[in-house]
Order: sequence, then C-alpha cells, then structure tokens
Amino acid sequence: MSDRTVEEVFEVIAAAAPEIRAALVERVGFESEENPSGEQQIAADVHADRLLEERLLTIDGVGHYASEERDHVISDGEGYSVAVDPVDGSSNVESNNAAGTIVGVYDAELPASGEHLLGAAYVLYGPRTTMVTAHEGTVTESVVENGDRTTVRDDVRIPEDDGVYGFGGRVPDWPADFEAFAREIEQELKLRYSGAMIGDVNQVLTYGGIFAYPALRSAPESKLRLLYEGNPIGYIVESANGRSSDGDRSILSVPADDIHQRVPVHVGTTEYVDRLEAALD
Ligand code: P6P
Repeated sequence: MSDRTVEEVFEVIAAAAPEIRAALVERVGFESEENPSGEQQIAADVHADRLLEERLLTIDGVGHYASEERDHVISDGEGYSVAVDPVDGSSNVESNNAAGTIVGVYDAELPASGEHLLGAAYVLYGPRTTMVTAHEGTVTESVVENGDRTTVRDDVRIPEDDGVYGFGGRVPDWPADFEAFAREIEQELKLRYSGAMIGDVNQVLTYGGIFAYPALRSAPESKLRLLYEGNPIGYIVESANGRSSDGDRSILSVPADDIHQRVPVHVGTTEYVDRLEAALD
C-alpha cells in the first residue's frame, strides 16, 4: 500500500459521482430486498454499491470492501479496507432532496475502530455535486464535474460562531437528558434537518453548530452505522477542528465488533459537542 492509496480511493469516488448521481434520477424504484440494517433499498443503492465494489477493489492498495448494503466484507487480497455507504439518504430521493456517498479508508481488517482511519470523504448530491475529503489532517471541499475535482475550499475549518443544528429521531423518543440539551440549543441556533446526514453535516461544516442522531429510548444504540457513517463523518469533522462524540467520547474511539454496529452520532463545533457530553447523564 502507498500513501497514494487514500488519494486513489478519493479519485475513484469522484469519478463515480456522476454515474451515481444519474442513477438517483433513473433508478428510484424500490428493491424487494432490504439491506443488512433492515432498510428498504432503492435501485440506486444497489447500482452504486456494485459499481463502487468493482472499482475500489481494482486499486492495488485496497484489499477489502465493506458496504452498508452487504452482509459481509468482500476481500480480494492484501491491502487497506474501504467502508462505503453508497447512497446515504436514498430515502430522500423520492422527495427530491439531497443524498450523499460516504467512504472511509481503514488500515485494518473490518470491523475496526475509527482510530484505524487513514482518510475519509463524502460526496454531496445537491444543486452542485461537491466532495469533502479529509486526509493527513487537512479537509478540502471540491466541486465535482465530469468526475474531476476542482478545489473550492482548502483547509476547511468548522466555524466557531453560531451555526445550525439538526437532531434525528422523534422528540418523544429522545431520552430526557438529550431533550433538555435540545431545548437549550433550539434557543440558540437555527434548525436545519433534512433526513440525509451528508446534507445536514455539510450545513454544520459550512456554518458551524451541531448535528446529532442521538441514542433513543427505543434504540439506545441509535440508528447510524459506525463503520460507514459515524467514523468517516467523525474523522472529517475532527480533521476540520470540530469534535465527534457517541455521548461519552470521540466516535473514533468506539470499539468495533460488528460491521453493521450502530452508534449515537453527535458532531460539530467543539463547544456544542462538549456541552452535549456534559448534558448527558
Ligand atoms: P430519519 C438516511 O436514511 C440516514 O441513514 C441518514 O442519512 C440520516 O441522518 C438518517 O438516516 C435519517 O433518519 O429517522 O430522520 O429518517
């Protein structure tokens, strides 16, 4: 494996973005199958997953492919592991709202904690197709056109002032300590919640604030997946001088023992994540 491997993964994801975006338009029908997390798939999920598996495993330094859509890791030799959410927020496609693709590059076989991440990135299919990459402590935002990246923001740092908030789950399902925190935050920040984590996290990375999909009364492990969502997004936000937390500690420190393990996700400006941790009993 070379230092180039992470960049090669980013190049493959950028090159695939136009095809994945096109599939969001053309392949919106629901599949009969559910993914391993019990979520209904749309044809674009399956298409993007197969496309990314094929192309990422052709990279010399990549030996293992894991995806939210697959029930096991696919290996074809030695190398780093990539963990992918091919279409994050595919349920948003029906209502013509943003969706994204998320990738994490791990220097260990999966499942592995976020401390094994060498790089992470997401593509946001919004009015423009943009890509945010984090590698070696630097976060870069690019516009993706015809599969090529043009940098629009280098050395992205999460703003320290004000910002927006977005909290997933239903209010009656929030534990009392999280609800009390939410009541404080809603007095201070503007609500921005779209139902697609990448769109919501990109707002927080742009304006500051906090995104959370917290532990729920009905699901203490919450909803988002550690390998494909929590770790890559935590890595990106921490690389942008923000913080991530599962409620107690950095998401990147959470031990991983299952490839579809879920984790409560709280990411954003350090002040708000610190306050979140202090608010949870
Ligand atoms: P809810 C999309 O399905 C997703 O995995 C994340 O992108 C998003 O943050 C969350 O689930 C939305 O969940 O319960 O608001 O529909």
